[in-house]
Amino acid sequence: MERPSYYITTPIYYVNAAPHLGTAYCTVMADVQARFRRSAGFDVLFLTGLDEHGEKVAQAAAEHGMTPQQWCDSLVGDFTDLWKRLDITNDDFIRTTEDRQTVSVQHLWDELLANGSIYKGTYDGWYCQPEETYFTDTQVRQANEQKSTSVDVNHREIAKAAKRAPEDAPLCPDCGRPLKRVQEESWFFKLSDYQEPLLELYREHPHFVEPEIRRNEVVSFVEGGLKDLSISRTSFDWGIPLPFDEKHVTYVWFDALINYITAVGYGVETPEAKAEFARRWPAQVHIVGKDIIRFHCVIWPAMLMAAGLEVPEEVFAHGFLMVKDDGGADVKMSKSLGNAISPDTVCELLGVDGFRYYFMTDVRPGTDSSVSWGRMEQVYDADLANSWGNLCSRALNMSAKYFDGKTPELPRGWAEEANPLRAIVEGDGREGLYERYAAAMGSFAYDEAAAAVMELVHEANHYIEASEPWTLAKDPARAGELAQVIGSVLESIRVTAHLLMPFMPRTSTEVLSRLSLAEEAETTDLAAACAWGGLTGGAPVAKGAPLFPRLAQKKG
Ligand code: ME8
Repeated sequence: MERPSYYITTPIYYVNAAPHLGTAYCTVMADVQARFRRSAGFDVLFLTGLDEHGEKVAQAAAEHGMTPQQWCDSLVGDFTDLWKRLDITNDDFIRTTEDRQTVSVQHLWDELLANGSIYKGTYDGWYCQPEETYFTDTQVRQANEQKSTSVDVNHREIAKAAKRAPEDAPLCPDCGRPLKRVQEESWFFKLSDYQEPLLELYREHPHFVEPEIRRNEVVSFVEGGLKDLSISRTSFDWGIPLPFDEKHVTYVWFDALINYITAVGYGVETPEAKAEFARRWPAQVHIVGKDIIRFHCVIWPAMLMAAGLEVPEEVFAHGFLMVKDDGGADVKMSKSLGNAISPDTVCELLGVDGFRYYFMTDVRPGTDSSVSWGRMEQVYDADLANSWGNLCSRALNMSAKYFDGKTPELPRGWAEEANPLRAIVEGDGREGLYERYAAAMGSFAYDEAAAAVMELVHEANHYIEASEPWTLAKDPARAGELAQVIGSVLESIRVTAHLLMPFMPRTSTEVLSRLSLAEEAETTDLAAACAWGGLTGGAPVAKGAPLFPRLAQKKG
């Protein structure tokens, strides 16, 4: 049977600086979902990449004395190497300077020209270069009347220091940084035609924008009315030229969004490319930060509708990682604000798996979260070192001690015997652990999924205490009971390793291989792999080194 396609994407990141914690956060979130879906039998295509055009990238290049292309080439490795270090399993990596993107963007231009979705005019309004976003006079006036001053001062200082903005420039309604006045000939996309079709989309497909708070934001934005969108620039040339008007280059967002269809063959007229497009499009989910939902939930579906293409099934918008500014207020961590923390710094403390586990399970995707070293250490100690790591080390040690370094020879019918661990895995009156976990994972409630798994880990630690294997081991008449206890704990460890695999692939692979079950790590039937009773008796068990060394030891 053909496996269902699951196409998942991250934003393509600007190449204006090296990647930071926020960028990594989004990419790991997508990786966790991609890994989960692969193990649940989907044919996954996981795409990430770089947004290399636009004024912001051109400016960063100029500041470093390079051409834009040289600048992008010099930074690509910072992204791809980081993704390798963080065990990201993207299947494709797209750069908007690749030929395939030019082919696809120009194809869309031709389609939109042919069907009357675009026209030529003059743009006269405001532009936020750090956000690469246009604003009308009204939007700017309203936002500047309402804005609180503390954030503005912060951004204005940064902008002044960078000598980018005149003293009296109005501030960006989104990020608070100074705007530029832009007046130039431009091609426009008839976005104003899509107010009703978009509202209908949000009504008919309530999961198109997740979580709900973002859907409400998008709906009220669209209800407020849509203006046609300027989609080409003439005042600089770092972009994809229009096929029919070479003086113009494509507005960076109009270019960037198209990457999602480029990667699955849009614009290529071969039968193979068409088949791939039909199989992969529409995407199941675009994961984005909440800063870019208007582009993904308003402009992008309108562009697709204009081109006669289907819209993606879902856009999931996560929240921001925040850091404290000098005044103690939480501000977004960002490349352009220069307050970014490197993911490697966190990995040095927690290890790659600890990093992935902490950010995916302690921060609810969808909400903002202040980055706190104290909290990272707390979660690492409580969940990983003291619970999951400790459980593995106790159970593996007892297998070494009582069963000669093997899993116990399991008594007949051991898996049918009632015990609190089997009850958690099988549900015992409520949904089974896999079902609860899969429902939470599928809706990006990673914190809930991990909490469900941690119940099993905690219960297994209690079960060891309560059944006292060290006492059972002293009485040869109770050998069957001892085998039952250690077997059930090892079985819980096996199931836990599977369920934590998307978050901590290194540790889970290691645990399965210590149980002589390395081949299970590649399962594509997670539900079956998590069914109680999969452990085989008499298999060699390796004690190994502690999975999560204590932080104090590591730091020392
Ligand atoms: O917007 N916390 O690129 P970008 C959490 N090129 N996530 C964060 C974050 C933070 N503090 N800072 C950034 C662009 N992100 C466009 C995208 S897509 C067709 C084009 C993450 O480099 C978050 O996912 O500014 C955000 O949406 C993304 O990085 C923006 O990356």
